[in-house]
Amino acid sequence: MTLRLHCFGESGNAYKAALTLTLCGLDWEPVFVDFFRGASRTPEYRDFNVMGEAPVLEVEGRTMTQSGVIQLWAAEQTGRFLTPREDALRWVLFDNHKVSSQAGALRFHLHFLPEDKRSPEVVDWLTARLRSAFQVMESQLQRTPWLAGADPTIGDLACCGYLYYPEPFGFDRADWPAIDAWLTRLAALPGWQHPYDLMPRRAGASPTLKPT
Ligand SMILES: N[C@@H](CCC(=O)N[C@@H](CS)C(=O)NCC(=O)O)C(=O)O
Repeated sequence: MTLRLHCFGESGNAYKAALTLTLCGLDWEPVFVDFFRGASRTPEYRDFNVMGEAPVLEVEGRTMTQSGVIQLWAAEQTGRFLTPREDALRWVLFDNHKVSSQAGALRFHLHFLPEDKRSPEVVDWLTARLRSAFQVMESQLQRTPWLAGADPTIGDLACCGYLYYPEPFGFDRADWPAIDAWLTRLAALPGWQHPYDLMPRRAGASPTLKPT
């Protein structure tokens, strides 16, 4: 089975898919999406994925989009990271709505958007929303070692999507001791890799994207 993941290193959403495929022991190859040069906004890309997003997984001619769907597919294929199923999915959905959506937007705003397009109000709003999502994770991780209970699931592999990146976006591991310990546990899972080691990036200067 040939698995091709359309992704780029800076994408925490793609990282969730790449990390899950890797930890599930599936062989996959990356296809670089030149996001910062507008590759995902071309008509061809929209034909490929009507949502215009990365990641996209190609499985023998079929395409699959949304990191949570790719994660679920990989977990079901291999019988890994899906117990208990409802709790695992509950944390994937929580991530997609409350964690990665906000973390991705805030990090993008602070690092990849040209400075003259940035807004302090947007930063404050996203920061407050993200902190309340971190508080939810911190509370759960004070009770159980993994978000869904005793074992790691795709819920953990979703919620960590943006949390290993070096660009600061208001997340300091020292502020969240239970999250900090959990990130250390996750990084100790056999096969774990940092997003910038797992997925391709464009070499050179830090990219910025002009909003269209
Ligand atoms: N819910 C989606 C989010 C995917 C997403 O937003 N990906 C970003 C890159 S991190 C993207 O491709 N955005 C396209 C755009 O903003 O034009 C998922 O989890 O796959």
